[in-house]
Amino acid sequence: MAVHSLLLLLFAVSVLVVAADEEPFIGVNIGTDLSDMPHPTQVVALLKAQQIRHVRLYDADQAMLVALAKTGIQVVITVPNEELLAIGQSNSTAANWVSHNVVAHYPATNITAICVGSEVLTALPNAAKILVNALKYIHSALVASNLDRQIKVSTPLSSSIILDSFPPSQAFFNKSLNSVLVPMLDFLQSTGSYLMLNIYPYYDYMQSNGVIPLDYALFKPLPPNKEAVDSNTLLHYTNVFDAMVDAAYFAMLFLNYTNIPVVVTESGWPSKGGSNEPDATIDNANTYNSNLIKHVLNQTGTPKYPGIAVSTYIYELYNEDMKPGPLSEKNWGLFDANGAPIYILHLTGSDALLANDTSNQTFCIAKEGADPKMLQAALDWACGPGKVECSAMRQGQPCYEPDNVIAHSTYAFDSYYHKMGKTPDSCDFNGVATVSTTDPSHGSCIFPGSLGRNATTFTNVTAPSMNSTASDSSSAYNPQSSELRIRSLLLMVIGFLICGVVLL
Ligand SMILES: *[C@@H]1O[C@H](CO)[C@@H](O)[C@H](O)[C@H]1NC(C)=O
Ligand SMILES: *[C@@H]1O[C@H](CO)[C@@H](O)[C@H](O)[C@H]1NC(C)=O
Ligand SMILES: *[C@@H]1O[C@H](CO)[C@@H](O)[C@H](O)[C@H]1NC(C)=O
Ligand SMILES: *[C@@H]1O[C@H](CO)[C@@H](O)[C@H](O)[C@H]1NC(C)=O
Ligand SMILES: *[C@@H]1O[C@H](CO)[C@@H](O)[C@H](O)[C@H]1NC(C)=O
Ligand SMILES: *[C@@H]1O[C@H](CO)[C@@H](O)[C@H](O)[C@H]1NC(C)=O
Ligand SMILES: *[C@@H]1O[C@H](CO)[C@@H](O)[C@H](O)[C@H]1NC(C)=O
Ligand SMILES: *[C@@H]1O[C@H](CO)[C@@H](O)[C@H](O)[C@H]1NC(C)=O
Ligand SMILES: *[C@@H]1O[C@H](CO)[C@@H](O)[C@H](O)[C@H]1NC(C)=O
Ligand SMILES: CC(=O)N[C@H]1CO[C@H](CO)[C@@H](O)[C@@H]1O
Repeated sequence: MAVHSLLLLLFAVSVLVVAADEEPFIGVNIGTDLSDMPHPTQVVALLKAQQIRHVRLYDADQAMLVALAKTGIQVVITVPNEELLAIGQSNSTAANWVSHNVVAHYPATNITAICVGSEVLTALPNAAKILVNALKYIHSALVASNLDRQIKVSTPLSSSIILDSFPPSQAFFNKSLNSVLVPMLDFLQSTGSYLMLNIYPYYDYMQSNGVIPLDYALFKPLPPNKEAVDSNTLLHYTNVFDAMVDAAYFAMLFLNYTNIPVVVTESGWPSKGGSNEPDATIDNANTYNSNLIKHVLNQTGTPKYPGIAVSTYIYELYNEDMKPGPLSEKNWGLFDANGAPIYILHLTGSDALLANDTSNQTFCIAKEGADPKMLQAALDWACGPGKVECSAMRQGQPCYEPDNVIAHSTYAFDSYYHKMGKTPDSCDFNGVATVSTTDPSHGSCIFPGSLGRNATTFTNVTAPSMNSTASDSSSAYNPQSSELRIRSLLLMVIGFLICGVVLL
């Protein structure tokens, strides 16, 4: 009886959940711990070529915010943990932060949310007591600028603060954090914001010592006797990701919060690891991220809330070669610093997000040693009758320098070639043009077809440069959390056992 009424309560509450009017989306995190971080304009070129419409930054880098202006890309910015204490202790520091990093860029740059810190409760526990103040101060600064409806305020949490995460219906937040979490959830609820959660099935799998099947972590189909069933709700779980998201919903429900949606601020899989990380492989990374994208965009929702969007930011855009820690830490990216894909995601559909197979990029350039007069004639033709958009080569525009006929005709030839769908005969120009696989882009002059590859020919651009020290993506690697996870994994074992019983 008791179990039945619990079930009824759980299902009754499910109905109350957040409105599902939002389309789910996939975004990408942009960590910048690279020895040769591409220029912001090249980052944006890659985002555009891959149809990425949502990004999260680990700071509020001014050059990135400028480059993202008027692109239609929705941007989540972050108050870095290093700045959190000051902001949580001073309303006016928070107001200055918002004025400098938000008001100065909005609406040209479509900032949609502010992450106040990054995994603060686990990464910076001594800032826990000021976290809610920091959220409130940032929010009141947005209110003062009349931007609080457009821009949400939240703080990404490590999923390790959710204990006993399987079965999800028994999950709860680490109770010693309740003094922070309760006012935080009050804040999220009253401001219409969302719970930001970082979910890493890779670590759950790694730390489970074989309890979690790899296929369950990778969203691969499982034989029915391996499916995990929550004995309280009888919901079937076919992957770790859904189980973690539902664990978060149940942990909130345990504290009586029923209408705060979850957004997954980080999830991914490393494509390479050290000898003790045998499952950090290209195949697994590709399988995880491809399945994750399909799962999120298909509006499947989770077993608890089918059809409710769980928008997710993939960790991450670039491999970050400067990241400390195990080899896998440097290999979470979808692309290398040249914008070349680490692997081609198993996604079909020519216009799909991240599905653009750009491994064979070609450009049309001026032939070496071509007669300058013929180049000039071809340039004049391209910018005239050829109807190429040549304004980028005007004085003061990004492709003015170097101001010579070779550089300018290359830009015009490449524009024409891409405009004509890269047919071989569109790269001829009476024999002075030729197809090349080297991207002629330089500095902020991005050629048509470029993904920001080969950023080697930087001229000294005037745009402010990316300050690499100001960026620090929250580390996906979190050794402290392993103990917590083992605990919830033990319960997961029980879950699997129960599952067997249920199916019998
Ligand atoms: C930002 O993006 C959202 C979603 O597409 C859109 O509704 C909103 O109008 C955009 N805001 C600005 C300032 O462009
Ligand atoms: C913080 O500043 C905002 C205006 O920016 C103001 O509305 C709010 O009352 C202040 N809060 C505190 C606690 O001082
Ligand atoms: C949640 O609500 C129930 C019913 O109103 C109440 O009994 C319980 O104490 C509440 N739990 C918390 C953590 O506030
Ligand atoms: C989306 O989900 C529906 C129903 O769950 C399924 O039939 C369909 O094949 C899925 N589509 C993709 C692209 O995965
Ligand atoms: C890319 O080029 C290689 C080698 O020329 C070729 O085998 C491959 O099919 C090409 N891929 C695409 C998508 O065109
Ligand atoms: C793929 O990227 C290239 C280079 O930016 C672009 O020209 C092309 O339109 C993209 N294709 C799709 C289907 O998005
Ligand atoms: C760029 O600027 C730096 C210092 O401002 C200068 O030393 C360097 O030579 C410049 N590089 C180029 C390629 O102009
Ligand atoms: C980058 O940040 C560091 C530390 O905040 C600062 O000392 C340095 O001046 C900054 N460099 C630039 C180019 O902004
Ligand atoms: C709960 O959080 C506290 C404070 O961060 C930590 O010391 C403790 O180890 C956590 N408890 C569990 C069971 O993980
Ligand atoms: C694709 C491409 O053009 N790659 C080149 C980028 O630049 C490096 C170094 O200059 C070359 O070695 C690559 O071939």
